Amino acid sequence: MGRLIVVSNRVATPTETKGSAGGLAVGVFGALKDAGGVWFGWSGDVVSESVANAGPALVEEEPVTFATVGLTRKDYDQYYRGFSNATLWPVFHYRNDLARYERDEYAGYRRVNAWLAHKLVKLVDPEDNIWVHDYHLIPFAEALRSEGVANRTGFFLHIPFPSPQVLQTIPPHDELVRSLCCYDLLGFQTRNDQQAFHDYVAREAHGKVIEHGEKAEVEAYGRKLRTGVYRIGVFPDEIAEQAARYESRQHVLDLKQSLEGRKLIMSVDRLDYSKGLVERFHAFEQLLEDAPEWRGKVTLVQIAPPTRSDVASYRMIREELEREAGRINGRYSGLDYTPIRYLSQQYDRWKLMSLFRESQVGYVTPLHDGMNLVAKEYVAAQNPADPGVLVLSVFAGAAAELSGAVLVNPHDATGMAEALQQALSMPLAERQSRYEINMAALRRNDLGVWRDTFLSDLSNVPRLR
Ligand code: GDG
Repeated sequence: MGRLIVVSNRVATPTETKGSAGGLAVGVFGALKDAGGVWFGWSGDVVSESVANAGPALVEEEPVTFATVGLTRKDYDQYYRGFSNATLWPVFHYRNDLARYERDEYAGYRRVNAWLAHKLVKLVDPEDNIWVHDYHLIPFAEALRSEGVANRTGFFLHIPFPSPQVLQTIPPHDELVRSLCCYDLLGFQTRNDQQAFHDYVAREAHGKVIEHGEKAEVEAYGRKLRTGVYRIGVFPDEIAEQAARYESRQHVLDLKQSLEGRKLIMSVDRLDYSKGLVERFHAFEQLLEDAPEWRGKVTLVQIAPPTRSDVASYRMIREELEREAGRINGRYSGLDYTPIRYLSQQYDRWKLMSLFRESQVGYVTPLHDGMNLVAKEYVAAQNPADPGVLVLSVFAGAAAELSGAVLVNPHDATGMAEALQQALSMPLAERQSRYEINMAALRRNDLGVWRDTFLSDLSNVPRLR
């Protein structure tokens, strides 16, 4: 049997795969350890052209090789900051208003994909299976094919796939879908995403789609491929165990003391406009407005480490959030009460899990989200004897699985305020039964199931030659 080659924009460091960075890195590394192989991608460094061309740098952790390359400033600007994060990310999250399209950036995106593929070729053996991750690497398989690589190659899209009309706002939409069809297997987070891809293939590319439940065979642009739905998960029992282990640490005791008996609503997100942070703050304000009995009785802790801060739309969302937190706090604070504690910094993963366990409500309300692992982590971290309630946006992929959550529309501030009240006052028996429903869903479909199903489907794809 061949090895596994994982390709992703960023490669976890060997230390991160040992647990500190959390779920995904650990899950993917597990598959690499089982099969042996290579994890290939960008190191995260911006370097000179000669250093970039000298790569990849190899770090061996038997049986896995970490292979990373640096990017030049121009590549970083066009491929990463430009087309990936200022075109694809906003459009795939239905934020065409925040997207821009620059031909040069798109050309850079394709050029970097081709260059990365060229760098990988030397590390690939003929029997290896290749698993490529996410929107940065849509043209990667096409580039590999033109280097003569015929290995089975699968792609998993971590973010939503937009409906054809929205995708068509990106001028080279047809080329992008054509590139996707160079993979042998395409994995989506939800049925909706898979369906949107099929719609494009059938209606715009005049291809053929034959569905068998959540799997499908697709014929388009002269190629045959398969698609499937693979819902990414977490390892719930490991999170539960860690959250319990950390629950009596100093940071939790300090928080508890500072709350002085108030109820706690917890939110954790990368600082990103897709996560609905401003709408969430407004709905919390609405709660304080509509239900004065909660003033002084409930605190929202929002942890939002900044990301992609050199992309203009990310600077804007940060400023808006700071302004809104300040305004709402100005309106409802007392000498000993601050309704919103907004922490724009990164926290240790296990600290987060223990804070989830300490809270009465998990408030996860993205405007669009491929899956949303925070929602799953929140559930897994709860104390079964006294669980908190998950308030979850219907636009998170996780909403299709977590039927024990209180579901909300993040565009409806009044509805969200009502959902918060319902969650804050929910009796223990109902909280427990909702928790059990959600936990059963997490265990049925954990991170291992996601990974193993994708890889088993990939290895069943007929080889090109
Ligand atoms: C993409 C898709 C899809 C957050 N703040 C801190 C921290 N985190 C961790 C969370 C969670 C992860 O980051 C975020 O994962 P999400 O799934 O919520 O969101 P994205 O980053 O947008 O991920 C998403 C995912 O890919 C996987 O396929 O679910 O839809 O957008 O694990 O806990 N971790 C630490 N400190 C923080 O301050 N340590």
